[in-house]
Amino acid sequence: MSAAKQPIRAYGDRRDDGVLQLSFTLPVPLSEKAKEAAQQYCKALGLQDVKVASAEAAAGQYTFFVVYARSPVVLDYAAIDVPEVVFKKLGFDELNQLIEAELGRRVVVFGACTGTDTHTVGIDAILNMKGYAGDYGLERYPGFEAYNLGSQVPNEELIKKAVAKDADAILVSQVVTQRDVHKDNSRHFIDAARAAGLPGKTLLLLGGPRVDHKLALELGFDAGFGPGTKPSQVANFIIHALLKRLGKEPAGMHYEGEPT
Ligand code: B12
Repeated sequence: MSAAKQPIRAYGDRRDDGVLQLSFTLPVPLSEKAKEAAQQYCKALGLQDVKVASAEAAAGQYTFFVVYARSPVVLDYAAIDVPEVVFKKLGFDELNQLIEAELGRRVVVFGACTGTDTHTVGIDAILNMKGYAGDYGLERYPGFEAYNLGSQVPNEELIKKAVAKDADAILVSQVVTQRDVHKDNSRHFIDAARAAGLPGKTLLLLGGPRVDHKLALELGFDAGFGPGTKPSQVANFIIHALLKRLGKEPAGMHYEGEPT
C-alpha cells in the first residue's frame, strides 16, 4: 500500500499561498525596462503575481533583483526519497572513550581543499582545534590524528600522503562550483582513489556548500556533508562507519542511505 500523500506548497504570508522570494541578476543596466524584463522572466518561469521588491545596479552593466511571486507548484512530500546520514550522535568524551575501548588507537584522517579551489575555511572548520560554531574540530579529539593539507592540493598528493600514514578517512572539500568544477574534481579524486584501491578500505568524505549526501554517494564517496556541518557530526560518522566495517557498531546506532 502506498503512503498517504502529503501535498506541500511554499509558505509566504499564509500557509499554502505558494509565495516565494527569489533573487537573480540580469546582464542589463538598472532601468524601468530592466525591471519589466525581470517581471517577464519570472512569468516565463511559470510564476504569478510577480512583484519586483528590489532592483539594484551591480557592477554597472548588471542588475540584481529580489522578487516576490506566487508559484502554482504543489509537491507530494511523502513521495520524496533521499539518502541521509542518520545516527545517534555521541558527545565529545563519549566518542573518545568509544575509540579507546573499541579501536584502542588514534584514528588517522587527512583533509584538504583539492584541485584549484583555494577555500580553506570549510575544511579548517572541520579539522582545526577551534572547530566551528562552538563545536571542537577533529584535531581537538584525543582519539583522532588529523592532518590538514590546506588548499589547492592535487588529489593525487592528498591520496599519496594519506596512504603513507595508513589513513582511516580522507576528507575532500569543494567550495567553488562554477561550471560544476566541484563535480569534475571530485570524479577525478574518486578515479585516483580507485586506482590506489581505497574505496571499501579508506572512508572517503566530501564536503562543501553545494554538497549533499546524495551527490556524494552518486560521485562515489561514502558520505557527503553540506553547509552548517559541525565537526562532531563528521567525527561521529567516521567512528561509527569504521566500527560498522569491523562489526563493532554499538547497539542502537543506525544510518540510512549508506552504500552497502
Ligand atoms: C572567504 C571566501 C574566499 C576567500 C577564501 C579564503 C580561504 N582561505 O578560504 C578568497 C578571497 C581567497 C576567495 C577566493 C575566491 N572566491 Co570565494 N568566497 C569566500 C566566501 C566569502 C566565504 C566562504 C567561506 O569561508 N565559508 C564559510 C565556511 C565555514 O563554509 P563552507 O565552506 O560551506 O564549509 C562548511 C560546510 O560546507 C562543510 N564543509 C566544507 N568542506 C568540507 C569538507 C568535508 C570533508 C566536510 C565533512 C565538510 C565540509 O563544513 C563547513 C562547516 O560547516 C564565499 C561566499 C560565502 N558567503 O559563502 C565566497 C565564494 C565561495 N567565492 C567564490 C568565488 C567565485 C571565488 C573566486 C573564484 C573569486 C575570483 N574570481 O577570484 C576565488 C577562488 C579562487 C579559487 N581558485 O578557488 C564564490 C563561488 C561561486 C561558485 N558558484 O562557485 C562565492 C560563493 C562568492 C560568490 N557568491 O560569488 N574566496
